[in-house]
Amino acid sequence: MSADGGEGEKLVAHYNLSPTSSLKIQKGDITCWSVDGLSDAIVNPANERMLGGGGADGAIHRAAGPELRTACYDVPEVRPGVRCPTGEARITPGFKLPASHVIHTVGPIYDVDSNAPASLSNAYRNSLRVARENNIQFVAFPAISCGVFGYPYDEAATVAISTIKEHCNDIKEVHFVLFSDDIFNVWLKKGGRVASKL
Ligand code: AR6
Repeated sequence: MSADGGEGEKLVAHYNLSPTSSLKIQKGDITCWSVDGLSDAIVNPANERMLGGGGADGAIHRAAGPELRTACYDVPEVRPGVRCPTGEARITPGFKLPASHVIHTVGPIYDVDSNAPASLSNAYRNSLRVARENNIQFVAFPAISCGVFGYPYDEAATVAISTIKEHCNDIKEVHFVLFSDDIFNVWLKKGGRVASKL
């Protein structure tokens, strides 16, 4: 692992997850993130309806412009009002975002989901699978379920980083772009532990 002030002024921690994949943890706004604008995607912590909302979802829709909502609307419903069930993932273009794609996923509502760790792990795993199926090399995640959906940061970081370590194959770089100091610090601590097990 190394942490430096690279990539502009941002502190970025780098970890090797496998011979072909690395993990980067940084603070920032996911709506500004891009690596090459061709084979990159940001992950949107959406809800099952997939037509926008608050938190990162709202920020992503505002930055992408109204075409994103139209593209989401066109995603077929699997049952009335549900385009993306909890733990699954769907992909759309990024429109006005710097990243070329948005992968929409739905994390668990912590107090409601009786198997929140499995649902959260599925959200990360299926987002990585959709990325791979679309030849995406660079993926950026926020802390799924850690806002409106109320997942405790420490428990979420364990699930997030261990799932990514297990399922990152064929993806060059997985990034976490984290909005607040407290979440960033929890992720850094957890990243160090997972990386040290390599
Ligand atoms: N960049 C990076 N992270 C962000 C940004 C941003 N621009 N904005 C917020 N975050 P949340 P959830 C962080 O609530 O808990 C929505 O209404 C935020 O600080 O966005 O999965 C959806 O429509 C937190 O750490 O997602 C759903 O209904 C993390 O992103 C519901 O909220 C996730 O917080 C999903 O809730």
